Amino acid sequence: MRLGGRNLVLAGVVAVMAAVPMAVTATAAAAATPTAAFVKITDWGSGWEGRYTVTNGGGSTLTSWRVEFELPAGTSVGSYWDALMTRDGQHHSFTNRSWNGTIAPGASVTFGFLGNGSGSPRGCRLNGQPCDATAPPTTSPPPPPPTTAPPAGTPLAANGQLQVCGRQLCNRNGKPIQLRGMSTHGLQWYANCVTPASLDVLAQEWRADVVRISMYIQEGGYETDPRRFTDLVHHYIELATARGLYAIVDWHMLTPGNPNHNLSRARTFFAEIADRHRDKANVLYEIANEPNGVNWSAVKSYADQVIPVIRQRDPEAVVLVGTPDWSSLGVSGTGGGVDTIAANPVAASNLMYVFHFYAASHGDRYYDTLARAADRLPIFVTEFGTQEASGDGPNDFTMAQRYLDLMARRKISWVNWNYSDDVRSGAVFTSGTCGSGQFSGTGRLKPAGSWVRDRMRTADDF
Ligand code: IDC
Repeated sequence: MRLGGRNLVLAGVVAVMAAVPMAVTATAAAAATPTAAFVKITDWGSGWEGRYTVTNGGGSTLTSWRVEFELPAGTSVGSYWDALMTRDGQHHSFTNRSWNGTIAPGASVTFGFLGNGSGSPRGCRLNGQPCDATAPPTTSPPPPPPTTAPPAGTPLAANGQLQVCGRQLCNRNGKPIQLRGMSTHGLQWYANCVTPASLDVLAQEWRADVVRISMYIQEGGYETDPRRFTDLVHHYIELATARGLYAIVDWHMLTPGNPNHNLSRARTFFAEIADRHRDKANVLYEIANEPNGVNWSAVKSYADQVIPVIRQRDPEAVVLVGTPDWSSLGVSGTGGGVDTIAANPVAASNLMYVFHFYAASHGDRYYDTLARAADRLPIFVTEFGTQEASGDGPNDFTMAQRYLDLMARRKISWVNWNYSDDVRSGAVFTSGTCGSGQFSGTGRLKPAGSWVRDRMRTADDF
């Protein structure tokens, strides 16, 4: 009803606006057809998570936006995402990032932030005009529901909050399911391969269920700029959520191999991730990519100190724990294998142990370990390659298929390494693909990419 009335008014406004090059100008007060709407998504008393939705209700494309508001004294903004913030006292101003400044007519973008304190934004202005310029004075629309339903027909809509039942990954109804998907390469190198467009392709063409967000800690990763990498992960979780994909947050520790080296960083990082995303049903926490050079008791001690940080904030989410010797369940070394873990398991529910393999390097001994482990422990394969353990070299599709058949029979979820255009054979795209932005179809896939795409596209058994 209200929208109908608004559109009638706008019809005239748009006609007037046709001669104005920018959709919003300072002089065109009556033409402030774009709106910015605020909602508190969660509120825990001492703070809250807020979201603005900037909607272009006008007839021409917006090319930039700025949302400004006041916060009452005693309330402040903590972290924020998908916008850049400047502040002058209690006056806060958020402008678009490079990737979300353009809003087509009828489209909208969102940005968000954490508030400390109990106050709310007031005096909102969008590009200099009142944020709700065209709203009727008396009635205001009901706020959107706190959590938006996942897009229909997606893996997330079908399965909801995951849980571990027995040794299986199960959906909200307790049905064992298998997720299949792709891991990003390191975000410090290949963030340009993880974009709204590439994730659309992954979700719709590849029909993936899950994306693993691989955030290295060393090698130029998280430790160099915790704020930037944490924000990147927030951003990718939002992109995955909007597409109905599950998101594995991969704490990609590798060198040094003792996860305790990064313990306090991990606690800081996972506290913020779990705080922000605890109301989502699609986040899985992978707390240590590949422990190496340490035994199981060191890994378990780390898990014992990280998992409570997550559980205090997100009590239900599935947690994935890396295993000794590069998550080989101990096959690759002496860190202790299935028996050691089974004798001294992590005391937490909704927990799975991680196994990684590279088919051209890891033959029967690894295959048999996975097969036996599945009888004893809940297992999630968060990384595998069809090539050698270097992520490069020739593919062994025969061996890789044996693993896939085993994982299908046992409903073991898998994620392939990696969704990038790195030069190595294990990167699915040919060099230059990510820069070109042309992710669709099969023309730019390497052999490993075509192979895994075909195997991911087959129907899910949800
Ligand atoms: C490799 C990348 C390579 C990068 C290297 C850096 O393919 O481009 O230079 O990491 O450490 C793993 C690791 C994963 C590896 C991958 C392939 O989890 O980080 O990626 N691999 O070697 N375990 C076994 C193989």
